[in-house]
Amino acid sequence: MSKQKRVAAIHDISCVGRCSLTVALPILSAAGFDTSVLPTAILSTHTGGFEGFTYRDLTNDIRPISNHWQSLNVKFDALYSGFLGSYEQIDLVADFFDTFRSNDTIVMVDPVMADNGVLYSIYSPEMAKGMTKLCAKADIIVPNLTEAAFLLDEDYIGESYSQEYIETLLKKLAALGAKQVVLTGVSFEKDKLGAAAFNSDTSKVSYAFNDRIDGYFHGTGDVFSSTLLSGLLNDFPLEEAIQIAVNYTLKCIRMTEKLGQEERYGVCFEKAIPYLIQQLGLISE
Ligand code: PXL
Repeated sequence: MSKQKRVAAIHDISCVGRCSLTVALPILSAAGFDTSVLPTAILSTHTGGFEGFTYRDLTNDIRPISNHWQSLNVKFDALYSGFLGSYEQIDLVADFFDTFRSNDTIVMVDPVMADNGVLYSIYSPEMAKGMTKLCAKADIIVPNLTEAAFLLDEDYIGESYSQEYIETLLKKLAALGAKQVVLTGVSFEKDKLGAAAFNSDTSKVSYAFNDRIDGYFHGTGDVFSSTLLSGLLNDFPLEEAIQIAVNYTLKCIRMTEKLGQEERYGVCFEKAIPYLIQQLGLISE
């Protein structure tokens, strides 16, 4: 049996409302990986739907934590960043990547900063400029359509666009530096939703879709990215890993509806974990 892979997950802890680390950690663990966490901030709730959240920025902890791990010679098979606690963390996380990456490490950047055409309330537009630098250091980036527009300093186009627009966008995003780009929230038919991808190694564009469920389901971007990384680390090709991530995200949304869960609490991904590990081929059907 091959050695267990280790992931460094760099996201905030939103104490209530499943997203970021409270999603990434259990998904990556269920997928079989030793998951180390580098928290970027601690919030009483996420920022999208609860009033009056607390916010502890952990910028000053990143370097000491990283230095300690370096002194212990900790090795990682994947470095995965998401929601950052401050603009300064962009350079700190870039340095972290330089310190801990080796030839076969997967570096995934989810440039979490915006959705539905707007930046998250705690960020300023300079965050988007800075995030392009971090994306340049990644092997794979996973923006949604809003984040893609901010990264490229373009207007957000909304919900109606052509396949040609998406493919041009993918290539412009790849020109920022990452070899693989996965664009989320893509839809060409009103009842289908999924992701588009560009793989610079093969110059291939691919798509993965499944049913669209109406509504805004918080934290699904983190579910998607964590699942995508779980697929890649389990040696699925990019295109298959994307389809697994689309399918699992939908399953989580369906579970949330079935259980009547309020959307701002995030999706009920826990109850769909058996489905995930079966999709990843970790248990037989
Ligand atoms: O799921 C993205 C996310 C992560 N972390 C925090 C957030 C959000 C989205 O709103 O507020 C703190």
